[in-house]
Amino acid sequence: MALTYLYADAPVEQVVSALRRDGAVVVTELAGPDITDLVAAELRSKLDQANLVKQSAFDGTRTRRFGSIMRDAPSAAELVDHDSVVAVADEILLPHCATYQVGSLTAIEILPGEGAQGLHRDDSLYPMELAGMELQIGVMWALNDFTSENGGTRVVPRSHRFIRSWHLPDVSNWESAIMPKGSALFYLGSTWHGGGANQSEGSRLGLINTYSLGWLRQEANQYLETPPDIAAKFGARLRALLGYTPHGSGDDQIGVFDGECAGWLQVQPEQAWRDERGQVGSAVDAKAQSGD
Ligand SMILES: O=C(O)CCC(=O)C(=O)O
Repeated sequence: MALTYLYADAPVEQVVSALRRDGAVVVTELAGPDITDLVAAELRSKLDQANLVKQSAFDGTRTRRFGSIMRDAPSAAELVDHDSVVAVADEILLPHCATYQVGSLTAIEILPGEGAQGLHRDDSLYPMELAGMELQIGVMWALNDFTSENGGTRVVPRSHRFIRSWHLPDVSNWESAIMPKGSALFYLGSTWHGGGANQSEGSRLGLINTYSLGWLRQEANQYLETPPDIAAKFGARLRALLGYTPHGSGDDQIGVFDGECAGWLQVQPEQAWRDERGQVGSAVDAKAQSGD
């Protein structure tokens, strides 16, 4: 089963439909070269620090990674909070939560000579599996061209249909996401995927952002990665995505905070989500207010 490639102007419904059907979809050139080059340049000085290769079976021995994206590459706000990403995440996640959040933000540079990462599903972090409920989605942004030679992400289309993590699909059917700079690979938390081997002479640079249901613990601690003084520089929707908002309404909120910064930094769901989400957010809040 081949991975579907859509162009940036594809309607959100088409992207969501391919994502639901195949567990993954590539949207080519979703971001322009100006923003991808800017983000790549901001990431560069941190990436060139010697200690970013983690040396583990999962993280590889020739792969640089780090998660302090909003601190070191503030222009990445445009990708993390991209309207199309939010529109797709709304469809997949909002049926199961009032608000969702960033799970992790990670720059990944696969250097020449790195082997293929083991195929895995990201949602195995959470010890629960409920049929039909995706716990998270991932978006891999290509910050340079992804090829099958330089480590383009390997994806197993339709592998998300194996509901339990111990039901192994035939992962030999993986495909490389071959996509030009600025493209985004969307994949469900239950879809098998992994970094590719880099047999080229250049590095492969991606920014992988995950979004998870708002009542789950975030994979990477975003309050430490993006502390209040940094978060304050970003808009309300991005602050909410980073976790600076409670989940739910009324007496059913989690993640509440009464501290001093609540008034200026914490985002009320109705501001950040209802306004920007139109009907979906309003329906969720209206239902909560009516007490049904
Ligand atoms: O680098 C990639 O293409 C994928 C990385 C990945 O899936 C991971 O580190 O969990």
